[in-house]
Amino acid sequence: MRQSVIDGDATEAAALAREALDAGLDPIRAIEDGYVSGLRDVGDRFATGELFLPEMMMAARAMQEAVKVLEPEMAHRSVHRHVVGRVILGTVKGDIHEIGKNLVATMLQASGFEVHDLGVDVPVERFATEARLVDADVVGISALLTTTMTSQRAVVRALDESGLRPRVRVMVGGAPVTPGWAEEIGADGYSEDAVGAVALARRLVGAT
Ligand code: B1M
Repeated sequence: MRQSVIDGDATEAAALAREALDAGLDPIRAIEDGYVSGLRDVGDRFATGELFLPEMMMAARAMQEAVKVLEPEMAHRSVHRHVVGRVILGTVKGDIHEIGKNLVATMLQASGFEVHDLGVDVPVERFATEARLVDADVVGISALLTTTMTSQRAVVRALDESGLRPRVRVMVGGAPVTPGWAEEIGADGYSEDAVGAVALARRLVGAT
């Protein structure tokens, strides 16, 4: 799985995902231990100039094809009857990284949350506007670049200024984000992965 992402081979990545399901493997483990580790490797090699943008794009596509195969099983594993809470989710303005955010969305949905995914490159004000519109309990802000994570602070401020907080809770995540950053910008919580994001969201809405 890891190698299929490094090779940017979407066909192989999807085939291996189907094999994993047939073998009864936990889809989250396949993603985290397999595909994501390949993507991290590609990212590291991009940083050192060994690989270039086209390779990173192909790796991302391979990962996305595999996730497409695994997603239904992820959703199927935990079916909830009632809505645990409403979440607004998006990647900040200037940032088009979506793979991690999409995993967080899938896991939240599978765990009973109603998720309103605003997508990528989301303007600061839109988080507050949409949160008001759907009467959200949680706003989740993803950022993958050190240059865009500062927008997380701006979104928190906009939510403060719109009077939605403290009722609406804020969680942040993304590769460069740390618990210290979350605290500094006044977010209510940080999670380093999609499984942790579910536990955090449950805590934020007071679900046991
Ligand atoms: Co980009 N990229 N990229 N990239 N990319 C990184 C982030 C980078 C670290 C690579 C590197 O140099 N080592 C680097 C950022 C450096 C920095 O800022 N310090 C980088 C760069 C520089 C860039 C460009 C600027 C490159 C360029 O154009 N020269 C450009 C920027 C484009 C833009 O956004 N404006 C760019 C573009 C791209 C692609 C389009 C090619 C592609 C994205 C495709 C897509 O998403 N559709 C891409 C990719 C794939 C990566 C890497 C390789 C992988 C990201 C990923 O999907 N990881 C990445 C390297 C890396 O992260 N090591 C890199 C897998 C995913 C499952 O993990 O996203 O971390 P992650 O999500 C996790 C957790 O973070 C957490 O849960 C998720 C699941 O476990 N999480 C949350 C995420 N959001 C959360 C929200 C939460 C809670 C948890 O609550 C709300």
